[in-house]
Order: sequence, then structure tokens, then C-alpha cells
Amino acid sequence: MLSRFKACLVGAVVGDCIGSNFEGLLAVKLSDVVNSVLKLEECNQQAQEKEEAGPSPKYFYTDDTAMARSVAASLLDKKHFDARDMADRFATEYFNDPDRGYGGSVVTVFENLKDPDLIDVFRPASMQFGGRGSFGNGGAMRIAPAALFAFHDNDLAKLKVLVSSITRITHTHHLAINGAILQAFAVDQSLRQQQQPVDADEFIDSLISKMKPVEEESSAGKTPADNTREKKDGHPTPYCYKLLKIKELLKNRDLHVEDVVNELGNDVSAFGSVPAAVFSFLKAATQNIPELNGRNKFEQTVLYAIGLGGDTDTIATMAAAIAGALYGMEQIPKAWQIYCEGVEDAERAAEELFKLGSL
Ligand code: F2R
Ligand code: MG
Ligand code: MG
Ligand code: MG
Repeated sequence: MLSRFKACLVGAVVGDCIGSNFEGLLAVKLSDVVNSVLKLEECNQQAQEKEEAGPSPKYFYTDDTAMARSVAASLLDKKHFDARDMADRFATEYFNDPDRGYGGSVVTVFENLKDPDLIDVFRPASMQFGGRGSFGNGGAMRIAPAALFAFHDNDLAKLKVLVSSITRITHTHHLAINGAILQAFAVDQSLRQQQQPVDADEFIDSLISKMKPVEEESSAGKTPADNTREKKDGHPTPYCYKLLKIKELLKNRDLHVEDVVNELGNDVSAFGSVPAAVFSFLKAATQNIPELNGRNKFEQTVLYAIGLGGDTDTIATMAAAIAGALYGMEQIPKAWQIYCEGVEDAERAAEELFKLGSL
């Protein structure tokens, strides 16, 4: 289990670092993605042959990892959710290192969080987008450490509250919150997964059974204006709807990337990216991806997720967190670990989170 904890956070880092090379590209060739990791692997091979010390990182992490590090650090330091502490860490991290590719609007939240007179740390986020809140994937992209922190409690209701609280510091739209909850549930479920290969239908059915009450509760009492995006998608439990779509897509043996993107999305919204991450994990877990022959399931998850294009760093970081939680460190190539920035810190944080559970 320690190896799975580590691979969850290390996986998230390498997914972000490798994926960020393609972020924003609408169409990504899988061969280009494979070439981007071959570069790392060849570099590592050459370094070994020359017996050189490990060179400095080549691929850098972005806001996804920067914010996940703050989540982990705050939970480890306080040993519970402390809204003020976590908000301070988000803002401080941003102002110390603003060029990590943060979302266009979330930076306003950080600016407002720096106000010394601020009493309610959730208020700046609740003011975003005319009071509707952000539906970006910034909550989901950073949430993996929360699933590790809550793992030993084995209490989904508690995990849900924790995830919702962490997300609401920057994102208050229910699609952002529920997307983060889905991502955390997927990581939790993957950590608890006993058998391999994964049964995709079972994995999805289990997620639906957990998400249905969450979505029903959050849509209760909402006005139609609150539910703009659900209205657009015509479903009262939109994440459950997309989970069912994932099942359908996995049964299509002549599936193209465009079909996946059309059905699930690949953009910076939580609704347009968390289901794509879950899909990437299950696609690699249950099927042979011919272009990725010779790669293990973790590698296939990351490379496939990036191949969806769009918000590649974020879809890859989320898919990799789920995959790492199942496969463990053995499946994360050494070269990826050496050349992606932030891996050692992620490994250390995961170890501390693991130890916290056994206290
Ligand atoms: N920002 C990016 N990528 C852009 C390019 C980065 C490039 N590499 C660079 O360095 O310049 N990536 C990162 O942002 C995503 C996470 O974003 P987050 O934290 O959710 O931010 P925000 O600002 O809250 O939301 C993102 C955008 O979504 C739209 N949006 C959100 N809620 C909305 C609402 N209620 N109504 C209308 N639009 C809404 C806005 O356009 C926001 O700016 C990750 O991909 C991360 O990697
Ligand atoms: Mg990013
Ligand atoms: Mg991104
Ligand atoms: Mg505990």
C-alpha cells in the first residue's frame, strides 16, 4: 500500500510534467507523446552508460502539482482540514511562483485571499463569475493527497466533506466540487481495488453508486439558472450520466479519440476533464492500445490521457493519480521519475500521509 500511495502522488506529478508539454493543443498525435517520453528514456540510458550523476529535471510541473503540494503540506502539518492554513498556502505558493500556468480567473481568488482583513476564506471563491463560482478543474486536479489523507478512515462521507471544503477555497460551482469528489472517489476506489485486471463495468457502477447521492443532494433546491450546464447536458446527475457514457465508450471496439472528446470533453472545466481522466484509466486498464504496445498499464494511462489533447496536463495528472494508486511505483519508469520536477517531494509527502494513517 505504501508503494500505491507513493505512485498516486508521483504519478500525478509525472502526468502533469509530461502532459504540460501538450496543454492547449486540440489534436495531439500519440506518436508525439511517445516521443516526448522516449527523449527522457534515452537521456537516462545515456546517463547510465556514461555513469553520470542524475542531471537536472527537463519537464516542469505546473499549477496542478503546485496546488496539490499545498494540499498535502497543509494536511500533514495540521493533521486535519484547516481552511485558513490551506488558503494561505495556495496564495503564498502562487505569489512566490506565479508562472506555473494557473487558470485565468483563479488568480483573482489568490489576490483576494491576501487581504489581511479577510474573515471568511471561502468568500473570494464564492464571488467568482458573478457569484456562480468557477467550474474549472482546479479543485479536482489537486485533490489526490486528500484521498490519501482520508484513506485509513474508510469513510466516504468524511472524504466528501474534506474534498468539498478543499475545493471551495477556490471553486464553489457544484460541477467543480462534484468533479473533485468524483476524482477523489476514483483514487480511493483504485487504492482499494484488489484484483487485476480491473472490471470496468464494476468500477464504474461502484462510482455511480457513490456519486448519485452526492449529485442528487447538490442539485436539490437549485434554481434552473444555477444549473446552466446541467440544463445544457440535459441531465440532473451529469457526472453519473458521463460515467454511464464511459461504459458505452469502452464497449466500442472502433473508438476514435474524437468520439471520446465529443462525449466526455477535454477542456479546463471539471465536467469536461474528470470523466476523461477516469476513462483514460479504464481504457488502459482493460484494453490493449496498439500504439502503446510494450508500455505497462501506468504508462499507457498517462500517454493515452495526453493523447486526448486539450487540457492534457490536468487530464494526465488526474488519470495518473488513479492509475498510480492501483499499480504502485514499480510501474512508473525511472526516467520519468528522474526528469520530472517535484517527484522526490511527492514521494516524501505520500510516505508521510501513509504514516499518518498508521498513527
Ligand atoms: N490555465 C491553464 N492553462 C492555460 C494555459 C497555461 C499555459 N501553459 C501558460 O503558462 O500560460 N491550466 C491550468 O488551469 C486549469 C485549472 O484552472 P482553474 O484553477 O479551475 O482556474 P479558473 O480560472 O477558476 O477556471 C479556468 C477557466 O474556466 C472558465 N470558467 C470557470 N468557471 C466558469 C464560469 N462559472 N463561467 C464561465 N467560465 C468559467 C474560465 O475561462 C476560467 O478562466 C488547469 O488546466 C490547469 O492546468
Ligand atoms: Mg497545469
Ligand atoms: Mg491543465
Ligand atoms: Mg485520521
